[in-house]
Amino acid sequence: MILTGDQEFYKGIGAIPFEGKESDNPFAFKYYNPEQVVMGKPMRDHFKFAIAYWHSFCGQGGDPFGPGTQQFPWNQSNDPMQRARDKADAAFELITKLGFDYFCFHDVDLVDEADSLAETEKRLHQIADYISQKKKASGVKVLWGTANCFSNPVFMNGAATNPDFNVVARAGAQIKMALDLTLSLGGENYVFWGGREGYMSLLNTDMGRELDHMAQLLSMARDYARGQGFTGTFFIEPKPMEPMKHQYDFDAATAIGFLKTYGLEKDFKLNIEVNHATLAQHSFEHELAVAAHAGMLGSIDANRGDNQNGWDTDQFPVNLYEVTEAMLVFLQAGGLQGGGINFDAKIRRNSTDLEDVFHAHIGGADTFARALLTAEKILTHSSFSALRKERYASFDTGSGAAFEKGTLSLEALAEIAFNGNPPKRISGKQERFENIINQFI
Ligand code: XLS
Ligand code: NI
Ligand code: NI
Repeated sequence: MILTGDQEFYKGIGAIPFEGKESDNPFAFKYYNPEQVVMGKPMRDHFKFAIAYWHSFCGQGGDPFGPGTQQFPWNQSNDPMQRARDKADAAFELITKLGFDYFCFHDVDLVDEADSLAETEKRLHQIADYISQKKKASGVKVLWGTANCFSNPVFMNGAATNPDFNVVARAGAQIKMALDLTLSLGGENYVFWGGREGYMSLLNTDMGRELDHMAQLLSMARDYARGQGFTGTFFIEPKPMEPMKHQYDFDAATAIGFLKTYGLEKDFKLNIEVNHATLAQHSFEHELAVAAHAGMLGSIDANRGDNQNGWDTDQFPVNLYEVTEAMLVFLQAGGLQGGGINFDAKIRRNSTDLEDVFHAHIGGADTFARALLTAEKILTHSSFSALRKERYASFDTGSGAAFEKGTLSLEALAEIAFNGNPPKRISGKQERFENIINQFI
């Protein structure tokens, strides 16, 4: 069901149907068929596609060289509350026309911050009431909420890791409000992206103390939210740099180590972002595999980077080969724990028609859907799984199995090498694996 406000913003565009790959209707899905069952689950439930409030309705395309280029019709009123309601109308119109079930937000995406915390909190309550009604009317849900503790200049030295306790308190207040907001909107998860939790220079930074502080605030946030009845999952979103030179949640492995060091691993999982993975010199599928191995593959932010540029360009996914490799990890891990696929992506600065955001999301959803279908076929109709299993067959029986079980001593292990024949040369067969992906795309 399409939900518009008093005015329709995306005029001339209706509900986006699934029409299949033969369709040349630019306003139709070619591969994303929400009800189609893939490995026992409808695509809709595999993905839980979510729209990022900040990119689609707030960001106007400003960059370091010039101001925004978008002229959003929901951004016209002089009254911040009216602007916020218009923005919510646009958001629910886009989400329901795309037929998605979820959105994600930062506190300050929903309504502009006021001069005082008290006034901001009042505004947040008001807009939450308005959005709650729209949620009820449409069935749209919140995948996750978060606090923007990085844009306001007060956070220039960090939020939870700020060397000034007063700023840490300010961050705590904002996180408390964002948790309240997420709870009141029935949010299924809550995200911490450590935007300025890191350093610009180690010379002026006590890293150990800052890490302790970050863990302290995360623990307090967890305890508060659990006390308020929040049963969802907390996610850490790793990113190696930008805006800081170095960010503490550098990559999946670093974040997992941090969570385990501070005893947070039961309540927290990871939100893996494609572009953050590549910024850390990893592939998307690497980060997914690391998270999955730790039982912490929680959610995905589906924005790719640019192969020639080194920053977080937040582009919509289009790379089938890359996403297919990711979907192989995804399916083998049994999907996401609590989260979904959030399009943390923005249209380019010179994409200035209101309809462009439809093309972007249609393309992104189709890329994931086509990759999921390809990965399903690879797992069920190719030699992929058998070939992988075969590589490790020497651990399935005899001494190999004893090694895995931990019943072999180092002396016994050495004896096997001394008494046996030298190891054979066994090909890794990478090219054959690579060809399987191409064959099934
Ligand atoms: C920035 C992050 C951010 C988080 C939410 O690079 O991706 O958008 O997802 O704060
Ligand atoms: Ni993100
Ligand atoms: Ni990002």
